Amino acid sequence: MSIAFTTPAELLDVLAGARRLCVFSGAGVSAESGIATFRQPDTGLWSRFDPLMLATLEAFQRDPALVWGWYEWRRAAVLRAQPNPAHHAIAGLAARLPQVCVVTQNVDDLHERAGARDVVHLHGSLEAARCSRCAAPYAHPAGIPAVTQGGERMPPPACAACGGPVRPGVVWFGESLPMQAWARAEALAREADVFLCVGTSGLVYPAASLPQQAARAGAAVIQVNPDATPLDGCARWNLRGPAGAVMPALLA
Ligand code: BV8
Ligand code: ZN
Repeated sequence: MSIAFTTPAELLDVLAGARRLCVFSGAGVSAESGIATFRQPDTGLWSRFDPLMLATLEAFQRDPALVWGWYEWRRAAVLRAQPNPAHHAIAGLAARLPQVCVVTQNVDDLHERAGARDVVHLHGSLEAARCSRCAAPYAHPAGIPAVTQGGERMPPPACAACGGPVRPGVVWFGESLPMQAWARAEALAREADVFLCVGTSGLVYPAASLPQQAARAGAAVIQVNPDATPLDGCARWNLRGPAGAVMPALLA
């Protein structure tokens, strides 16, 4: 069922009665915090930047300074941003329901900064840089990096343990998802009675298989997105609107 944005009473009942809620989030949740999404025409990062030149291991090996500078530019934007009403509403669900977990594809920390306590990062984190050679963790210096635009080169720091180039702590295309995070996400999808997809295009796998896994295991799937996505078919409710408006209404 697709509806214009008014919250149906039956949906509110299902949500209020949820015992295990899994929130599955994508870049659309952070859009209203001013963080660019990836695939939206004109505003999405991939409309201006080529993912093959920036978001693969081969790209990092070819031009480490270009890739490191691009991720530092994105990290600076996240450090300047604040969680929006969607992040706050998602964190607020935990106060009302017995179990709420957030499985996010986002590499920012805005769910955590809004107070969400159980967050699984499927695609890593901008703050979790590590050595590309020996995997030793790297702690970014405090403060906002001085990169003012994407495309600015900045050589990656050298690992304190082995001297290798430090890489961003995100999962690039062609790389496996962190094993523990993926195992937990699949278990949460299978066990959820309500599975809430918010602000994701549902195009990147294996993450995009989670709503289908949840629906197959019997969860009521709810989707919040202003636009149609490939996940529409497995959602019992498609709430077409911006997460910053729709999510607080679900708590009303
Ligand atoms: C892997 C981190 C095994 C880095 C990201 C062909 C067919 C099928 C699959 C493949 C294929 N070719 C390759 C693959 C596999 C590939 C894949 O799925 N590719 C797709 C794109 C074709 N996947 C992988 O490579 C994965 N690994 O498969 O490992 C393997 C191993 C070796 C060899 C082969 C396979 C790893 C994928 C991880 C990629 N990393 N990010 C970084 O951030 O730079 S991907 C990137 O997409 C994002 O970071 C994000 O995590 C992910 C999902 O995007 P979304 O969050 O959904 O964002 P998007 O812009 O797409 O959509 C935004 C949505 O928000 C829109 O729907 C919009 O309408 C909505 N919106 C906007 N405003 C609002 C809103 N919603 C609500 N409110 C608003 N206000
Ligand atoms: Zn090292």
